[in-house]
Amino acid sequence: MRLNWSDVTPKPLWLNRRQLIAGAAAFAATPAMARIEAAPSAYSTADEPNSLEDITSYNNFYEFGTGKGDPAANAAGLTVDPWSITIDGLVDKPGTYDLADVMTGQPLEERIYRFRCVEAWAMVVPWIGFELAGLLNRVGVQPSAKFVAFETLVRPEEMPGVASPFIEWPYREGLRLDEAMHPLTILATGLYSEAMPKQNGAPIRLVVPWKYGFKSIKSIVRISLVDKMPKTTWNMLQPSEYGFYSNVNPTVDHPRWSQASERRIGAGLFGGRQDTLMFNGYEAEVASLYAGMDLAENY
Ligand SMILES: Nc1nc2c(c(=O)[nH]1)N[C@H]1C(S)=C(S)[C@@H](COP(=O)(O)O)O[C@H]1N2
Ligand SMILES: [Mo]
Repeated sequence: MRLNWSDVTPKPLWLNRRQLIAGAAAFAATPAMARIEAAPSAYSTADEPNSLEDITSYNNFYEFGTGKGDPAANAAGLTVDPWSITIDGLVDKPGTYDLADVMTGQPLEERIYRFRCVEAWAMVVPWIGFELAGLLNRVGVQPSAKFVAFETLVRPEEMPGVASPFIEWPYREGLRLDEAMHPLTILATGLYSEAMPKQNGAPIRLVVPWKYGFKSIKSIVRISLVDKMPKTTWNMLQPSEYGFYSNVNPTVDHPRWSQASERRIGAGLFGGRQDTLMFNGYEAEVASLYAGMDLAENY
């Protein structure tokens, strides 16, 4: 089944960073392309973003190998066009949708988010994306849905890392429905002025800035609305170390290392270590989601 948005418009463009900074409300590129409304987001942090070089050369994307340089070295051959996403489970309009249809009508914004890996390194990334809630509302979430499950592409001929049985592919992640609907949760399709670099999860990946990096699943091909907490890759591998929630929390250590501080990539040998903030600095926005929950228990 194909998606039939009532207000079909041409394929949205990647935002142009310079035009954003100039404060342009809308712009046109080629005649075949759309005119889109765009603005930098109020949700952005004022922190200085990492360089494009940092963001695209120090990655975790195990489908391309487990080394931090492997995704940059091995992801170039990933075919990202055409791309479709299956949206299924407890939704009114299940289907397999072209990426262009998924994006149509979703307001793209540039959002500069802090990004914190469970391994205690961190970056600040100027993502371009749209709220996941916008897409979920479009397909109609049924009242019985409680969680959202995500899966990454598995394409062995383009992903050398999936030959390793260490992970039970596909890479999968999940959010509680209220986390998925939170305005900070975005589907990102680019960063800086570029379409999403392949090593960062082209053509579309999740970004959940108050959670450890592994929740932000890359190269998504399936989004399922479900009524039970879904299985997630790192929890399946090592449940004592990686919980379902995985909120950034300096007071709850990983069993093998402290989570109280982090090293900012690119900040230099001596300047880079800083205290980690509760919910990665987004406490005011998201703490209410966990009211009454023991976060040491629900790590
Ligand atoms: N499909 C998939 N998504 C993934 C991963 C992965 O190995 N495979 N690694 C995760 C981890 S551990 C982190 S820290 C972030 C890294 O995102 P970045 O490379 O864009 O900084 O991606 C997350 N998403
Ligand atoms: Mo990570």
